[in-house]
This record gives sequence, C-alpha cells and structure tokens, in this order.
Amino acid sequence: MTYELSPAELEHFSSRGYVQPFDVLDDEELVRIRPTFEKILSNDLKSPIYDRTTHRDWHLYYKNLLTMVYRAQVIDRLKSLLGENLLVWRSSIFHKAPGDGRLAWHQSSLFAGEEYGIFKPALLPPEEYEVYTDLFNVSVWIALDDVTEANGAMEFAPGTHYRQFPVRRVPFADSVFGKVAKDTFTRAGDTARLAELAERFACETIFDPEAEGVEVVPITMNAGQAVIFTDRVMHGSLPNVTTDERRLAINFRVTIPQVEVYPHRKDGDFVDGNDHSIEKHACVMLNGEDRFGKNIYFN
Ligand SMILES: O=C(O)CCC(=O)C(=O)O
Repeated sequence: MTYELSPAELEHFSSRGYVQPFDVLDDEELVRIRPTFEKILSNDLKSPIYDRTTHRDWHLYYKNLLTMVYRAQVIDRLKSLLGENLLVWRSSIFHKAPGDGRLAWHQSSLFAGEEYGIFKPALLPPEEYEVYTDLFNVSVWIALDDVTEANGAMEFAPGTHYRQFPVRRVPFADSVFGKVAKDTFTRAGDTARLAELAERFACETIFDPEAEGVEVVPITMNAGQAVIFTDRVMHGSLPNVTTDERRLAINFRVTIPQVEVYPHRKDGDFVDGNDHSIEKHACVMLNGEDRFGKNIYFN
C-alpha cells in the first residue's frame, strides 16, 4: 500500500498550498499517545530540553511522539512533496484551551528560512534554490482532539504561498504570536517570560483576505487526522471562545538534508531567534539518508 500523492493531489498542493486532511492515528493509538500530552500540559510545558516554558520540540524528550510521523501515511505523502530524504527539525504543540483567542494570519516563514516574527534564519536553503518557488519545508499538523470551527480550526488562504505579504514591526505583545504567548504563558504561570517578551518587537503580517479577494478555508478534522501544508501558505486559527472543549494539536516541521538547520550554530551561536538555547537540539532522520553533512542528528 502506498500513500504517495496522486497527480490531482499534487496539483491541489501546488495550487492551494496544502494536502487535504487524511487519517493517521486510530482510536487505540490516540488513547496510547494522549497521556504523553497530558504529562506535558500538566507540567506547564516546562521543557528539560530548553530549560524553559515552551511548546517546542517535545519529541526530543518524549520520543514516542515521533511514532505519530514515522508511518507510511505521512512519509509517503512527504516523499511526494520533498523527495526521498526527510528530516524533522521542529515540533510544536498547539493547545487552544476554552477562552483562547484567534491566531491571526501569518506565513510561518518569510520564505528564506526566517521564522515568522523574527529575522534570524532557522533554515538555510542551498544558494541555488529559488526562494519563492523551491519547496524545502512543510508542516504536518496532527489533531489530538476533534477540530471544529467553534473550537479553533486552522484556516488557510489557498494560493497565497507564492508571495511574501508585507510585514510591519509591532510590540511583541500586540503581534500574532504575542497574543498566543499571553494565553500560553499565563496558563503556565510563567509571568517572567511574559515580562521579558513585553520588551520585544516582532513583525506582523499585513493581510486581509477580503481585500485580497482570497478564499478562506476552515480545516475541520477528526482527532487522529493530519493535514500537510507549506509554511508559506497564509494561515491562522479561529478562536475557541464558545465551547468548553480544548483543541490540542502537534505539528512537525520537515525539511531535507540540503538545508542547514540553525546555520548560526557553526559560528558558535547556540541561541536561536526565539531565545531558545539549541545546545541540545538535533534533527531526526525520518526517511532516507543525509549525504550533505550539514546537520546534527539524534538518530
Ligand atoms: O494550531 C494552531 O492554532 C496554529 C498552527 C500553526 O500556525 C502552524 O502549525 O504553523
């Protein structure tokens, strides 16, 4: 059985920026994996990898999280998009609790590997890559709960992934991730981090789908389903203010060995653009092999 993308699915990804939701974990697997997430949330996201409150890279600590992507349903689809050799360089837990707000429109990268909101590239693609067209990073977002429009479904603006929308500099607290950080760090009781972030600035995308005449598609999903999208497609998520259900998800960001992850590491700089010390960070080979030797691996 292969799950490689059909020509129609490839055309859908190419024109719209995402692969439609598909089944990954069955009910029994969800029952087995959920306790790991409960542990992470009940410890207020205090990460032993980064020694701080963070939603990032829990797969480097709880390795069973990797079983969510080490499977043909995910790998075959990724191979269709990025080729044979694949590595996971980041995961992020997205916990939208009742009362949490909208995550406003953004492109997760500013095309050349800079993470959204900051200007220190986390990924360095090869020089010959055409920044706006060569794909080198995609996200696999997996739902742990049923996802509805009411509890905070993601929204995509299909076709927005071939250009970078303008950004403006705003105080971090007013930025897209500033608002999510407020929900997250308040819940985790990390007021020190919130105070630190209050001193910062971030960039905010200027994007109005109506003014652009762009369609908006809410992505409703069953628990255990996944959606794959390019970090460049304009996306965000709806608020969860009318339900008493949490909406929990994890995304895995996947790139290829030609790309250098945290290129500043080779200059002895072990702090990424988001203040995380990357000393304990390593990539995880998901499929194939690395013949380029630019990255450090965990496996
Ligand atoms: O889960 C969410 O609310 C947003 C997820 C997101 O922006 C992403 O995975 O890049």
